[in-house]
Amino acid sequence: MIKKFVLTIFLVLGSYCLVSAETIRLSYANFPPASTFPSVQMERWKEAVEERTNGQVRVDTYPGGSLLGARNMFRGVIQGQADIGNICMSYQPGVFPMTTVLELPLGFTSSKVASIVLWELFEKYQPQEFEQVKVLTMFGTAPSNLMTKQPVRNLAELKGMEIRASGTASQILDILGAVAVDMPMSETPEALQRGMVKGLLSSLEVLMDFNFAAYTPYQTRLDLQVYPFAVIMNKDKWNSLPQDVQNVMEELRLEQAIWTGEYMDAQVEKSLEYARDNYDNQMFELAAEEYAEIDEKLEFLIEKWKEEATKNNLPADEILADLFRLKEYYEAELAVQ
Ligand code: DTR
Repeated sequence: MIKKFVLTIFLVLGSYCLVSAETIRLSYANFPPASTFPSVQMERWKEAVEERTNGQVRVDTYPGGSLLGARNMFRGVIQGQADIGNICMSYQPGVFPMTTVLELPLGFTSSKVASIVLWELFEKYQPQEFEQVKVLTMFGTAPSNLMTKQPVRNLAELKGMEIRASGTASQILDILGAVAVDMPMSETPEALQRGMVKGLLSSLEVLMDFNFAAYTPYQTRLDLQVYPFAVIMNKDKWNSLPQDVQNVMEELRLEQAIWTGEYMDAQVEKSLEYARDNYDNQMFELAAEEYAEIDEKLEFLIEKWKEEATKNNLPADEILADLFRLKEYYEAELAVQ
């Protein structure tokens, strides 16, 4: 009897230790709400990792800034306040001299192509800016367009208007005559509601995902820069993971970038439909001369980026040449799909 009891205790405890020793729990912080694309891709990654490691890894997700916010995400992951975090490189100007090449007005037309190009550039150049963390994936948004409370049918109507953006997008707004107000996306709903800003410059899926369609019923087609993102992991945590788990995560890196790009492109389309059907939103196009004027005014940003990149010991010309080559290649490939 006693023997049986001891054996039972041993088996129960033994199996408990086995499970808890084998289950790796990772915290994953994200700054915007669960309904938005950075958090949707986070849930997809969590599911893929949990499934492909056969439950060996469990990922606890924290959307909406509940663990780390946009402004302290990078530092928070480096310091280990979260194991994994999602950052937008545009929110910390000067910190990511290489990957912010995506913020230049280079004519990306989709999030999918921007995401693949960003990932391939990162893989090739392994820039120092990410030295302190392990990068799990990267993606770029769809191109940025103007969403405003009042119509912007020409550049004169944009003059002096307070518009929220971040990073190079803020510089672009200033160059075009608006007054840029720099803040992360997660602070934008309040700024719009309080009237601190009269609109924003971003990819258009936010019309639906944040319901900005209700506040900014006018859109102006500009198809400007994209915003680059990275999902990063604390380096010590990464080094502590077993090889098979690392392999699952490494195999997911490009796949996750593509998944996110495709998801976002589809979401932009849905969002425009949503804004039209529910809020009668209107999309304006500028006159052809104004588009040409914008291109001309923004051209110097490329030279400016090159100067900064060179100061940071980056091969600026080579990076840009690779970017254009990859962009052209993947755009052609996407067109035949
Ligand atoms: N366009 C960038 C990044 C961005 C686009 N959609 C979302 C949704 C949630 C958070 C960030 C973003 C921006 O304007 O910040």
